[in-house]
Amino acid sequence: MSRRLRLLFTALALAALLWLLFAAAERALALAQRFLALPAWLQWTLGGVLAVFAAAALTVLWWLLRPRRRRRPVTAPDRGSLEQRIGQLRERGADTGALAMELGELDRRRASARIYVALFGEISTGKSSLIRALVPHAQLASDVRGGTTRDVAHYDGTLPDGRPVVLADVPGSRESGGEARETLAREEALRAHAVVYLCAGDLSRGQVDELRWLADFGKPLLLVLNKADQWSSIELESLLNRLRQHSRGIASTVLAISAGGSERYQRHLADGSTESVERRRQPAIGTLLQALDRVTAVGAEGLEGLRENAVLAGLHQRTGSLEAQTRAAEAERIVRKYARRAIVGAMAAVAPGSDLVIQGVLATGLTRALAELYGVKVSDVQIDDFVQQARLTLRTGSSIVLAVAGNALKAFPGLGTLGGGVLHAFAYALIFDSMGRALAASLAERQALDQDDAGARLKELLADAGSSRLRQLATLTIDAVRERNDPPTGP
Ligand SMILES: Nc1nc2c(ncn2[C@@H]2O[C@H](COP(=O)(O)OP(=O)(O)OP(=O)(O)O)[C@@H](O)[C@H]2O)c(=O)[nH]1
Ligand SMILES: [Mg+2]
Repeated sequence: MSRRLRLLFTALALAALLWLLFAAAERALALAQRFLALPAWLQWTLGGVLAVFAAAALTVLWWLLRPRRRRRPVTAPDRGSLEQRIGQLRERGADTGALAMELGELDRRRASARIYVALFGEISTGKSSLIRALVPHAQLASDVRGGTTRDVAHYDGTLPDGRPVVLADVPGSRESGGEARETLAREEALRAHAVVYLCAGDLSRGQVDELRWLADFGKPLLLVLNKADQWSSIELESLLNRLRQHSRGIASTVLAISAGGSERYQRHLADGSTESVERRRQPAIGTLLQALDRVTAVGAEGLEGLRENAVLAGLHQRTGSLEAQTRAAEAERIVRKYARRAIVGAMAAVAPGSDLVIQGVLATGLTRALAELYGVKVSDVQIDDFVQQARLTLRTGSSIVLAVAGNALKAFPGLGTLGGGVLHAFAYALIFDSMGRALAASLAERQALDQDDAGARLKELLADAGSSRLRQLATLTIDAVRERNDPPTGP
């Protein structure tokens, strides 16, 4: 667009705006005149209504723009109830070793009365270099391979005021494929009294999320910009300002350091050859030491409550996922058991329609067993309703089920050799497997028998002809039918 045209448009827009303003002013004046001409009682009523509207609008505006309050630390369940849940898991055969060890470590650290500080941050932000600077004589553990920390290691250091401190070097977070190591790092951060979060530049979205996660536990959190030597003082100041903005209400302190680290360079020798030399950069970590002194001034005992809360919150989450895993495995066993019974029932049905009776009883049993596993109370009426609804779904979807079963018969030749009735039996295996999986997933997510949700999942699963699932069901059918035709003889 040419400059003239743009000017013309701007002038037109301005004229339109002016005209609108005049019109609005004129309208306002007319309204004011009419308002003044009203009787006094109507003036007061209208004025009152307008005032209420204005107050409501101001309240909404304030609510939208109000400064956000600091979030309260994550609350953890009490230790007794956690121990009870872990005990129940152990009784159900789950591997609870790691959870028990975490509780043991919680007690061990409390008894040691020492201050624990964990370094945390993305890979290569300089955590191990900072350990070297804080504990110059530390022998960095042999698990540091190729410069990347693979495991958690502890070092004994001293704070400027002479108090001993245990520093934890942890693997860097957000490394692709390093999820297991990141979990190690996060668990160690929870076990510490204070966390130093290292970064080497402005924070990415992921880093801010990580910081928030740490801050939610309410422990002292220091956001430390490392490699300060790489920036000019003006750049450093603006970086620190940005970090302060990003971490407002999250980090206790924001500061910059140089952990040092080392660099390689080529040295030219007198004979014309070159050699590669490693040189340590001079660390500058005074501000961090002072900040550590300050945030840990209340001592290990003073920070123990928050530390314990963080460890228990982490344990709560880990116990929860082990519970879900154990339950899912148990649900799978139940579903298999009922699918197998359904196969046998289908083969055994002699009178027409008698299979429906058998399968109805089995469907009720499956629903009850799964509801009990997920601790969901269901009435007989609810179960009947669900089974009824599943039947309807199956009636309308029977052609899909038969098509999937027919394809399976072709894909798994072992099935075909079993003779007549096997298509029917396999179809029931598919139905019960789908119904069980749909119910288990719905119960786990909703903690209730939600017919609509379970029904929708059932429809989806009935049409899911995933080959590994069908192979499993084919094997199940072959085994069940063979066993029925040829029962194993006792010893
Ligand atoms: N310029 C500069 N480089 C540094 C500084 N601190 C560390 N480095 C360099 O940063 C790189 C990574 O340092 P590490 O200490 O191994 O980093 P890390 O966070 O332990 O890395 P991971 O264990 O992989 O997570 C090394 O090349 C260090 O020399 C610093 O203060 N300034
Ligand atoms: Mg490291």
